[in-house]
Amino acid sequence: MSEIPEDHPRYDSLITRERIVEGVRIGITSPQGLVAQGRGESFDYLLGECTSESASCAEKVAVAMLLLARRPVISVNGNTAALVPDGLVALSEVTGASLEVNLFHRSETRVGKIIDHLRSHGATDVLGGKGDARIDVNHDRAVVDGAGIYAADVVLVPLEDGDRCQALVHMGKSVIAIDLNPLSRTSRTASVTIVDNVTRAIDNMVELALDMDCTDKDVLRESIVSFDNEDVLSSALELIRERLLYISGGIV
Ligand code: PTJ
Repeated sequence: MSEIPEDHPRYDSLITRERIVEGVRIGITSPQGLVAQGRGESFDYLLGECTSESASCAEKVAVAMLLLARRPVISVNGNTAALVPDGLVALSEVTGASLEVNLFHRSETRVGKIIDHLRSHGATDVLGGKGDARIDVNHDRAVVDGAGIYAADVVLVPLEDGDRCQALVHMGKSVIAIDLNPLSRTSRTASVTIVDNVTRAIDNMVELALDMDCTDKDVLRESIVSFDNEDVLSSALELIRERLLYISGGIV
């Protein structure tokens, strides 16, 4: 990785880029993952590069869903494996959710490398290698494990594509998306959308899960029932509008 001075004003953003580039170098991230990261970065810039109040609220509800789920699964792709391997393993441990590798640009080699990568970060059991079931989409993300995403009641899908999000919702699953683009099909289709950088969201969710583990189950259920995903997306768009107005001195 390139040397990034810690006092560089854009240190966090540059380190994130380095991690993605390193992911491509070691064969866990697809080259297309670089483009996806660039799109995410631009939205993060517009959102102020911090967790908003509404994202924080969505993270809380998402954790409640994972804690109450019978068969929760965290779907892992090449970008999240490169950016937040420790966080994914920790979130799986504190919520009891399984980790499953599921790729848009699928190759058996990359699935195997990501499973090994997660194991090297402490994961004991990682699904995704069997690929013995299919969901109703017309590309490689259809391939899932029968005992994992296929049978799950709640699926966390960081950096998802809209098709699969829609297919999972049609199967009756609750889908939690992490996506910095509040306009994406994924964001608009998911049951709960966390408009935050996966690098912040996963860490926040680990902290929340540790705090909420002893919370009364009825209280957790109530937080889910009163959640409105439309509100979260509107808040994110409003935040972008306010920041554009502020930055442009009210000209926009
Ligand atoms: O590893 P694979 O083969 O499964 O491929 C993974 C990618 C991400 C390349 C693939 O799923 C893809 O092409 O995704 P999209 O359609 O580009 O969608 C990615 C979404 O995630 C976009 O809406 C981005 O704004 C958003 N995004 C990118 N980086 C981040 C992010 N959201 C949160 N945190 C990020 N760091």
